[in-house]
Amino acid sequence: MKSNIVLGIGLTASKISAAVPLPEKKETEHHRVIVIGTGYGAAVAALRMAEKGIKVLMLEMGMDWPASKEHRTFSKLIFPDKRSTWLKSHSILPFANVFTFKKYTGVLDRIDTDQLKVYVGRGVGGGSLVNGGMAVVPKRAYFESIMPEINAAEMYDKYFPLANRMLKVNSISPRFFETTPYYKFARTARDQAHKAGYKTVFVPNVYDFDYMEKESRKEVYQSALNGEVVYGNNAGKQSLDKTYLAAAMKTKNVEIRPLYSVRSIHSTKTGYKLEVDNINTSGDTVFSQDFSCDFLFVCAGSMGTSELMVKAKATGTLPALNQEVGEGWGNNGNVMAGRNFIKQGTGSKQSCIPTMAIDDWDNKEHPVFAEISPMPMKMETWTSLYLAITKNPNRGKFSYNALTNKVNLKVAENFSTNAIADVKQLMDKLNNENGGTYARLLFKHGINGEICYHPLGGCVIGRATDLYGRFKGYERLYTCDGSLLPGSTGVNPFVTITAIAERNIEKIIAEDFQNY
Ligand code: FAE
Repeated sequence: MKSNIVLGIGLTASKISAAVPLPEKKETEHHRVIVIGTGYGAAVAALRMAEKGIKVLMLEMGMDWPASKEHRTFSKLIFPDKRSTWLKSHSILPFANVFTFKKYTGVLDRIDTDQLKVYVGRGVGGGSLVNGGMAVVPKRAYFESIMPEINAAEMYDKYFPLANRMLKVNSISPRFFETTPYYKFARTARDQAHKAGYKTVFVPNVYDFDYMEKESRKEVYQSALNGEVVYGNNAGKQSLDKTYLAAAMKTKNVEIRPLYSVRSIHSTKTGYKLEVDNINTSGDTVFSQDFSCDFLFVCAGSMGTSELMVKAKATGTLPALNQEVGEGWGNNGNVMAGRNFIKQGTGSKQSCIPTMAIDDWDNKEHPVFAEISPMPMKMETWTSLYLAITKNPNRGKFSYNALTNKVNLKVAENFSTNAIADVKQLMDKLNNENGGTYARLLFKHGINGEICYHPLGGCVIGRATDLYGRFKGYERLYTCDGSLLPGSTGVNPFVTITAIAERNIEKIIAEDFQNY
């Protein structure tokens, strides 16, 4: 998207060390409101404040990815280039990583911990640039059980519908789904699920399905139907840069600065100070700059917000944060699994956008919501892929290591053992009833509890913050993002993140900005 950008240019690490010992330090800038990040929580907060005439500066460590008429902003899934990956010299997907390239501030990042591989989006739009677009409202009973202090009636009557409207959530037409070769993979998996006695549900998405139908008729540029998803989507997907952030920019009260990476947060007498590095596309610091502000929204995602806040507490720059900061992190029970030798075949043409899930959430012993995922390899693979969400109750914790000056996420060694068993039970039944074997070429044992697409928690609502995302111990310091959710939503999380952010920012604007 077009923004008021100050881009860092051209200094490589070697040039810096040879000629300029330290990057230049620019003068401090003051802003009334700063939002860190440009993902879901950040975009909601920025838009709603801007609509009220409040000026907002957004600092985003990733790049801006403006859509182009030529549809060449992002790289494809097959044969990805440097734009695909955040500062690594090889691709980082859960499997088939044979691609190497020059390090670049690409759009998909993977944070590796001892036990887990956590995927996040980088760039203006955060996770909305790389995710599958599945837009699911959690089952109300489950929502009430995980966030009992939040008024569910208000959420289901007002904020979930608002989030769906703003995000432009829509559904595939059953006629298109049943007839197009691009969803054979989902129909096959559905039929096999039904044969094994499971229920399936259509899952809404932010991908524009009218556009997708035009793609299938070759009337427009093919995006979802031609291998564009986790490395960004060149058309059709209504990511945040086309929804919330576009609306925020229209107010002219929002400025976004890409390639601005926030290093630390400090409380001051009057508000907050941020130490920020402006980086170039090789990840080197071009210049450093301090920013001060009266209101600070830390919306760097579950991983980013937790990292910044845990570091600030441990190093004494925000000493009054409570002990709950860094606690309560979960992976939304994510487990991936694959099945080979699917007799009916899954099709050589596959849409990248998932639209169906096996819904066995009410299973008392092994609750699973398993998204039927595409494997768009442009050839028949006879393989079904699933991204499952389980009720994994285990939680991890972020802690600061003074020796390395790094924040680490720790989970127990057996963190995903029971979640894997839940998914295994589903896969075994699918295999027993339909034939098929575990896809051991994709994952060891055909099933993987290491991969996390849905990091949630670390600054849980009502624990590290009050019930509206205000950090306990401070005034005018907030988070609005996935770090607020208590490690689980039972479905793909961005609609919940958006709806909670809408609820929280409404209250914050009404109460906190009046006399300040
Ligand atoms: P997020 O969108 O992660 O945005 C945080 C932003 O902050 C990012 O742009 C960061 O670059 C930026 N940032 C971080 N640290 C700093 C710093 N120090 N300084 C400046 N900027 C910083 O946060 N969810 C669904 O509901 N449906 C799906 O189909 C789905 N599929 C997914 C597929 C993949 C491959 C991945 C990775 C995720 C998927 N998700 C899906 C998860 C979803 O994208 C995620 O929950 C949200 O993006 C989280 O939103 P937040 O606002 O918390």
